[in-house]
Amino acid sequence: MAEEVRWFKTHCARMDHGGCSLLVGVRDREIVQIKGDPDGYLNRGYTCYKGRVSADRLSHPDRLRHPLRRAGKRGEGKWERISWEEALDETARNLMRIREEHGARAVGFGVGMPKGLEHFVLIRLANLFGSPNVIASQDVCHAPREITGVHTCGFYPVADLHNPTRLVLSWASNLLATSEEGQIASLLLEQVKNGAGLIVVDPRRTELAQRADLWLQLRPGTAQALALGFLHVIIEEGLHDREFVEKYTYGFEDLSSHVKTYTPEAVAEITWVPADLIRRAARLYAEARPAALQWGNAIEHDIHAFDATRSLVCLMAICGNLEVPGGNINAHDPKIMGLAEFVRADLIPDKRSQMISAHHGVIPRLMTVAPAFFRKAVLEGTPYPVRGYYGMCTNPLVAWAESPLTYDAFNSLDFVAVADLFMTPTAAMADIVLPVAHQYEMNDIGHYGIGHGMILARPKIVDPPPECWPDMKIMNELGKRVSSSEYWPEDHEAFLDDLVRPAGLTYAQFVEKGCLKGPDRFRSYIEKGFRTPTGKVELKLSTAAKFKLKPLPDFVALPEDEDADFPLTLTSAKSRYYLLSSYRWVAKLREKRPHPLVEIHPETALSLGIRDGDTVVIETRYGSIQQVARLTDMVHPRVVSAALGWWFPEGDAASQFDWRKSNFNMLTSIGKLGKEFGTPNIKNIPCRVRRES
Ligand SMILES: Nc1nc2c(c(=O)[nH]1)N[C@H]1C(S)=C(S)[C@@H](COP(=O)(O)OP(=O)(O)OC[C@H]3O[C@@H](n4cnc5c(=O)[nH]c(N)nc54)[C@H](O)[C@@H]3O)O[C@H]1N2
Ligand SMILES: Nc1nc2c(c(=O)[nH]1)N[C@H]1C(S)=C(S)[C@@H](COP(=O)(O)OP(=O)(O)OC[C@H]3O[C@@H](n4cnc5c(=O)[nH]c(N)nc54)[C@H](O)[C@@H]3O)O[C@H]1N2
Ligand code: SF4
Ligand SMILES: [Mo]
Repeated sequence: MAEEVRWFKTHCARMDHGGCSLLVGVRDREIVQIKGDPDGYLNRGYTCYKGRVSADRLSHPDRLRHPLRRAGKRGEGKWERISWEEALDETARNLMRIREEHGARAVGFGVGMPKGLEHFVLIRLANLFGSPNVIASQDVCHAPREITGVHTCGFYPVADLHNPTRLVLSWASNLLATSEEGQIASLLLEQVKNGAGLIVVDPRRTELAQRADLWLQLRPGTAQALALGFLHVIIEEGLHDREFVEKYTYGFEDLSSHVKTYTPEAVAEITWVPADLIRRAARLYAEARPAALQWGNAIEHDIHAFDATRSLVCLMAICGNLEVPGGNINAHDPKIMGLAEFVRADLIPDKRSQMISAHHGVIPRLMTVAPAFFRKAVLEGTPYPVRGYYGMCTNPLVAWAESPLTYDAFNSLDFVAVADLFMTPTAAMADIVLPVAHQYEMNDIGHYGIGHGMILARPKIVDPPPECWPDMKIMNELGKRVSSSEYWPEDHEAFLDDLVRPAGLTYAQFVEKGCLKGPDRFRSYIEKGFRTPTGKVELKLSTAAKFKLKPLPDFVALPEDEDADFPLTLTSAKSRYYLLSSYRWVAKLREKRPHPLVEIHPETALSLGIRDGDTVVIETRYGSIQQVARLTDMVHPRVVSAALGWWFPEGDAASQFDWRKSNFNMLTSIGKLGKEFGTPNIKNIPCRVRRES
């Protein structure tokens, strides 16, 4: 007789930034159902489709189940099965050989979107190995918001969707599809249900835009111009919070005169948003106190990311929305082990000056290496040669701008090891491939170290396949081989206990609680000021000259020049069914989105002879790919929005699963980079589209 279903609590992970509290039903050691936990701190019972089918990641017949060693030439798709001893010894031997020949910094340690605690164990591994080079997608993901926030107001201002707000200004954020940053879609919907106003700034008429009081259909790549237009209206009309501005900001006079030229009329020309709509939106935002500015990823996707994020922090500040409930807050961590201690930053004191990025003069506090700089080091030896790579939780061949360069870089490295749960285009370029245990199969902690003011327990629910190891265990064993073993615990799960010990808990006790939240602290600036050099919000940066930064946010130009040969603007948004390049092999997700879809306005399509469902070629100056046309008036006639992250797991490893065919990053280039973060233009690119003949 079949066993009864037993229910366990955990938190969703590795499908987006995660955070929904889940009830997981298990029968005969298999997960049979997943539903939302009504007690969940972030989600109160909510889940999305991909969360509910997330256990299907574990059961695919082609999942990696054994360590593999490359058998043929690199990238030829030929493998032999090896033992864990062999895999770890061989990886260690190669990394140490490179360290001997070229120095520790010649090995890059790669991560992708932070998925769990292994992210920080990897930084620790790099530090203990002696390499300052952790390669991450921070150039296009969160560093611009976090670090600009810290430079401007001393912290990373996140929208407070837990306390009642009067208005949400959703700016380049698509929470209903992405639930990013622990800002679960349901939190936003709840605010709207309770009467909060909603303004959406997005080039696409998203589901959220359809619910908004005002929708500003922005021309892609002009966010900072629009924000400067808001500042103009608010300051000209005296709608700013005078008391706050006077007591707690630095450089208001300069900002005021600086934004004089950004009249709604001037800004309308740049942004395509009608001047009246700019006025109305700016007034609504300024008058609704508190208002939460939910800023999204798209403002970090071109070379002007610094200006865009700076202008938005200035907007929050002059309207008095910083550090107030229902505004944009400093999410304080609970009492847990600090990041520097966890990653043993003390062991690599000269990291900042030694890392590849130092050569490129990036903004202080950016402690990972942008993929563009990593590849320059590999391919050109600038500023010094890099010859080895250990990567996990990432798929650079598809995720990084200018994919062909990534291919060349991986091809030219002396040694590459990749840990993943599936053979990806990047794993197919490795010398050693390591199979991982995944969510539900290992004990983990979520949201550590990423400024959300909480950590979430993700206890193990079922056993992994016998030879699939958690990344943390892999690195713990590798760490013992490549660095002094005293820094590595006997059992990797000690990391989990170490982390929560300052809270007076063991990991098991933390799991009972499920969530640890930091203290709510609002308006602490009244007593302590802001943690900037002037002690105030720096509308004008006092450190600008010292750090070679722009003192005031500006709109200088579109990210790429207009180009008559490429008359449309290419943008993108994340898919609600996939996590960037991941999980195309999960059948229940793939059937929802079997093909990469490019959104084209019906009028534009008509003029180009394109029908819904046609295969089309999308071209930029840098490359061309194929996707399937989806005709929709949710995009502007002059804008097309293509799908991200595509490769075809059903294809052949010897051709890296057709990674060139539909992959957005074949269309992008690292020719131009933002100075502060090394950000390339991965959106807002001139393009053209035609029917595939
Ligand atoms: N053009 C363009 N490029 C972009 C973006 C864009 O919007 N446009 N977005 C950028 C952003 S914001 C980000 S964060 C990056 C994301 O870039 P990545 O993080 O590199 O991409 P993902 O697809 O999230 O994850 C990559 C791999 O992690 C594996 N994985 C999942 N869970 C685990 C695990 O537990 N262990 C291990 N070892 N592997 C695991 C998946 O199978 C997948 O192969 O891409 C960036 N690239
Ligand atoms: N389902 C799903 N969820 C995810 C992810 C995923 O891949 N899939 N990825 C995770 C990751 S790594 C991240 S960083 C977050 C990102 O989550 P979000 O911040 O929501 O980011 P995006 O979906 O990239 O873009 C958000 C919106 O910006 C709009 N946009 C495009 N170009 C521009 C522009 O030039 N200006 C403005 N103002 N808006 C523009 C797009 O139309 C889109 O609706 O999501 C996380 N959650
Ligand atoms: S919204 Fe994110 S965290 Fe919640 S169920 Fe979906 S994938 Fe999981
Ligand atoms: Mo991201």
